[in-house]
Amino acid sequence: MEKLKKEKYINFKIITIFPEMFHAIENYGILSKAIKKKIINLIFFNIRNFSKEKNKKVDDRPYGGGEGMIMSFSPLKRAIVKAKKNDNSLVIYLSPQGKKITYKKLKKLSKKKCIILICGRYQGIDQRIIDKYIDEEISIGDYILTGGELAAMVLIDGISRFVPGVIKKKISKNKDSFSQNLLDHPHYTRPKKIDGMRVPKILLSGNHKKIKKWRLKKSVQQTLLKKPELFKKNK
Ligand code: 4GY
Repeated sequence: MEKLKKEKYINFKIITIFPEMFHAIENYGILSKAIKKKIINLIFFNIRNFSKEKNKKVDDRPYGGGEGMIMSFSPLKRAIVKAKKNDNSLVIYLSPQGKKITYKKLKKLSKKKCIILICGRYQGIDQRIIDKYIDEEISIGDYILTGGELAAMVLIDGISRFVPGVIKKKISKNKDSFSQNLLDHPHYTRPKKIDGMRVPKILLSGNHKKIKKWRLKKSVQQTLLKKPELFKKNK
């Protein structure tokens, strides 16, 4: 039987001064496979290539004074305008000021065709870029990194899991514990006994109905114990 599989794909256009950092996701594991299969597409715009100043300067001192440097408006603007060309894409800026990313939001973003990710460095970017070009400001958590690249990779990884063809359907659909607002149950593999510790008997029983029930019970227990707030969350 001919399989008429029309696979979805997603383009991530990444605006950064450190495109090489993304080798971490391009060259390893499931994401690298998805990129080879062209389900996930990473396209880089090195901000330095959009600087018209000598020595490819992309930053400047803050008005009002203070420590550190700010990413200048012009090179960033040119990079964004170039990235937006031919594509109706969502422009995201990764920053601690953004709305914190959730399971639900990642899933929603996975339906987009093209996402532009702006990676800031130094003390941040000129506010006028945010005011004029950014559709959404997203945070991966309440802490400050040295740049937006790692946050962008977290986002790419988290979104990609929801793109059909990236991970096995059974894993993504049924077993994704967060889709039910539950934590995962414990896992075991061979050997049956190690350093005096045994695998729970039920998992060796072959009784799949009972195993399913046990896993659900463990999931509920783990959630109550470690993250009771998940029960109150709406998907
Ligand atoms: N947290 N969530 C985050 C971050 C680094 C200075 C602006 C975060 O998303 N991004 O900490 N980013 C900063 C570094 C410029 C981005």
